[in-house]
Formats: sequence, C-alpha cells, structure tokens
Amino acid sequence: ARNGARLPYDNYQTWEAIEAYLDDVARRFPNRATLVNAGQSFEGRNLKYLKISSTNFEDKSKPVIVIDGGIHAREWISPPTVTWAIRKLVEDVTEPDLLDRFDWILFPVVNPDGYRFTFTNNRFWRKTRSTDQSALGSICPGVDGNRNYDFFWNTVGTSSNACADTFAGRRAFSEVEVRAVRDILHEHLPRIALYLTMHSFGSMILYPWGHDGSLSNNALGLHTVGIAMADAINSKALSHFPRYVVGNSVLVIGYAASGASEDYAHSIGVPFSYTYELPGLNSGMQGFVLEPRYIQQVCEETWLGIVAGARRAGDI
Ligand code: ING
Ligand code: ZN
Repeated sequence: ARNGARLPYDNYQTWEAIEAYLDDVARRFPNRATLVNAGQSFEGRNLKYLKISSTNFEDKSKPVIVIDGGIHAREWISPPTVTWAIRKLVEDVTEPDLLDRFDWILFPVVNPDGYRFTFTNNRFWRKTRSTDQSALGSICPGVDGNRNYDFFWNTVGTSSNACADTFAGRRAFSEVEVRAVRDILHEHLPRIALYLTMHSFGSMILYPWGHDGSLSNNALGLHTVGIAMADAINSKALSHFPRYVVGNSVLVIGYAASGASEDYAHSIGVPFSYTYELPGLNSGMQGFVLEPRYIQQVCEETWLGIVAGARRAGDI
C-alpha cells in the first residue's frame, strides 16, 4: 500500500505496513517530516517515529507535542489514532495553526514485537516480548511497558511475577522500547508542552498522579486542558461511543499503577501529560476488539481532542 498511497483506515494495519507508511511519509514530505530510528526492539524491529515541523525541528523554536501509541500490544485502536495525526499534520492539513505553533513527535507503535504477536499468536497480548527479564523469561516473556518507567517503579498496581500482565520488569527501564520514549522525553524536555499516550479502552482522559491518586501542582491546568480535549470530542454528535470522562487516573479508572509514562513525563517536568483510554464498545477483553468500521471515526474524534489539547495547552 506504499509509494504515495494513504494508509487505509478500514482495517487494522500490520506493523510492517505502518513502518512502510512512516518511511513513505518521510520520503514524500522531506521538508515537513523527518524519520528517526531510535534503535531496535527486543526482537530486532525498528523503533521508528516521525518528527514533524513546518520550519526546522532543530531550530528548537517551538513547543513540542509528543504522542505515542501501541505500547500495549492488544490495544489496536491506539496506533491508527497516531498515524491519523501524521496524516492531519502532513498529508491533509486542515489546522495549519498547529504546524505554525508546534513541532510534533509521533510514535505510532512503541512495542512492535508485542503488536506483531497479537496478529500471529495471541490477540490479547499486552506486554513486550523480552525473554531476559527473569528466570522465567522463556516461559513467560514480556514486561508491561506502562509499568516500566522510573517513577515509584514497581510499588503499586504492578507485579514482580514475570507471568503477570502487569510485570514491571527486572528493573526500571529494562525495556529498550520504553527507553526509546524516555529518551524522546529527555531530549526535548524543556520544549514539551503536551504528552499524550494512547491506550484503550474506556473513553477516558487520565492525568497524574496515577501511582497514588494525589493531585499535582498543575492539577488545575491538567484538568482544564483535559476538559477542553474531552469537550471537543464529546461535542461531535455522531459518536457511537460513551462520552469521555476526564480526571485523575486513579479516580477515573479506579486503580493506581506506578511506573506509567503519564506519571514519568509529568515527574520530569512535562506540564500536560495524559493517558487516553480510547473507546471500546464491548466489555471485558472484547473491549480491545473494536470493529474495523469504527477505526476512522475514532481517529477523527481523537484528532479533535488532540487539536483542542494542543491549542489549549499552548495558550497556558
Ligand atoms: N490503561 C492504563 C494502564 O496502564 C493507567 C491506565 C495509566 C493507569 C496510567 C494508571 C496510570 O493500566 C491501559 N489500558 O493500559
Ligand atoms: Zn494500555
């Protein structure tokens, strides 16, 4: 589907197709998009993301917005919302102010090994696929990437059992995929105005602190920008999905978890840091299985949230 073709949104895309799309966008729009390969996943897949700027990213003249997806393999609606943002910033620009005002980092599939595994072996795989994180590694591979960040690491809502879905790893930042996001955050830190990490499901916008439910010094700002994002999505009348709810992670999702990227980004100084729980229509594990006919709608609605969040965060 490459060489100038748009990425399809009528079905979920393989990791290979998404990687080819990133290559293709960078080749077709060299003045707008720069491909970065942050290294290789545990199984050797490239960790590729795009830096997008209407001027020169390296001028460091604008605030940066960072969006990642696909850290949890089974949450299939996450990567397309990030590739859709690429489309709206590069191929089909309808909000040019977002390019005038911000530089962007868009990383659609942080965990390519896990994502691949959900296509080939187990649709409900969540973690990475590393086998070197415990003595049980070959029997129970993988670490929960959203428990692997170094902020109250492995203290709550995590497991030290390698076979658990919320295994925090042998140590913080054990996972090369998580280190790739960490390095993006640190490299651009003083400029990062907004960090979004795309998960599913539940139609929620969550903000720190997720490890204990307390409020950060920027709680009022976090709530204000969160509400702006949710309102923008909720006001789109066609939604088939529940209305978005906004609030502190523990309060809204109902459990605490440490070592999540939302908390880590905020702890190092990113003022606006959120976890999106994108929509799902079913309950239980079937919530991760959103029918392909809804992909484009979710991407369009999520883009409205991103637009509103960027504008609002940029104004504060
Ligand atoms: N949800 C997030 C998780 O990692 C979360 C929710 C984020 C809780 C940050 C606490 C802090 O559990 C999904 N869907 O993975
Ligand atoms: Zn998740």
